[in-house]
Amino acid sequence: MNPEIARKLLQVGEAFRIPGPFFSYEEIKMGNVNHTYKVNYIRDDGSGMAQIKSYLVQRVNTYAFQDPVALMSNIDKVTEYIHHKFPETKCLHFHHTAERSNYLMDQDGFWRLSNYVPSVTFNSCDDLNVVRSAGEAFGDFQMMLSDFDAGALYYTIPDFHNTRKRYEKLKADMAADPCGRVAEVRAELDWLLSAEDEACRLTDMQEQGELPLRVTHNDTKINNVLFDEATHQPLVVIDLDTVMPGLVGHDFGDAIRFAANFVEEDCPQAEKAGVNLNVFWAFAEGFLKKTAATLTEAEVATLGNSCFTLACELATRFLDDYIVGDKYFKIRSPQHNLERTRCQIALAKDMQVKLDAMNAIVRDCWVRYRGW
Ligand code: GN1
Ligand code: MG
Repeated sequence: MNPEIARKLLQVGEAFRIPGPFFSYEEIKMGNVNHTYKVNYIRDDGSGMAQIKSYLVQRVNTYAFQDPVALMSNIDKVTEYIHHKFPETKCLHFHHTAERSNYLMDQDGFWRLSNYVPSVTFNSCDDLNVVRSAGEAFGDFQMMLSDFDAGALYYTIPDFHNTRKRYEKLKADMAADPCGRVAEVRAELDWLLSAEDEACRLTDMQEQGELPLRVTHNDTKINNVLFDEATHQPLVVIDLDTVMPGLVGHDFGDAIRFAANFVEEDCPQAEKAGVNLNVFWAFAEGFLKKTAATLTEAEVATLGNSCFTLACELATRFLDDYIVGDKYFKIRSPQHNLERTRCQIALAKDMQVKLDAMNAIVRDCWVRYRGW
């Protein structure tokens, strides 16, 4: 334990009125943007016996989320809405300070504290039952919010899934080349630029009003679903920082580019990346089982390409971050963002080869589940 971090976490716990004593913390290394800690307290269980009570503390990355107060109000609205409309659904609960605020802003950052749900998560997963359940969980999440007023939500990261704008930023930073890294990544840039129009088709359709805007999760990595440790049933969808108006393809595509890849998204051996069609099918089954009845034919027709879009979009984001000197994503080695880029590019190339199969699977699920 780092004593400075421990001291800070103790202080955060006090601000959120967590009764002590605090005795340890563990950093949870999963997210690429926020810092997350599991903090552990000892409590009397009511019969004089000691029991451990844990919470999650997060330091929100204010470089990524420039208005974290508005972000917390989005989360409040969404979780309150789900809690009232679907009381049986588990939601993360954020604690309040004495001033009734669900965050603490101080000289060390922007903090929030929620309940800790004992659970397991999966990064890559060959268990098709788990993948199908993750599809159902994200499908359910979108359906629960289908009547939620999208206008009530603040855009926590404007143009988050605007692939065109992601490309524009990449091109501008490539021209500026602030760290002198462009020469080294020429091949990656050339391929990504050659794929630009295909990758931006979803954004173009959105701009032309051809697809309905929904309230979407926008960060549907399957490790954002917590599963029961024993039964592997989904418990709760987490990470609501990017719940905003979006397209169904954003959620479907992001989930697939993460879960259906043969390897983890930052595998240094990019040549191993590619779409596992069994995993693709399992996720599509779960997701469409829940959403098919509300999806238009035009939306369904975008789902295969949306996976390619999201893989390219992430590749542009990782590469752009590498070019500007690793400012956004947490890195664990100097080439981490470049390895992530190469892995997403290899995945996107395999998606081009498998696009017809992916579209056929999606359409088959939609026809079976749409109910007409
Ligand atoms: C970030 O921090 P995390 O792991 O929840 C990013 C996602 C990316 C993902 C790639 C707000 O998510 O968009 O897909 O990394 N979140 C934000 O691993 O930028
Ligand atoms: Mg996230």
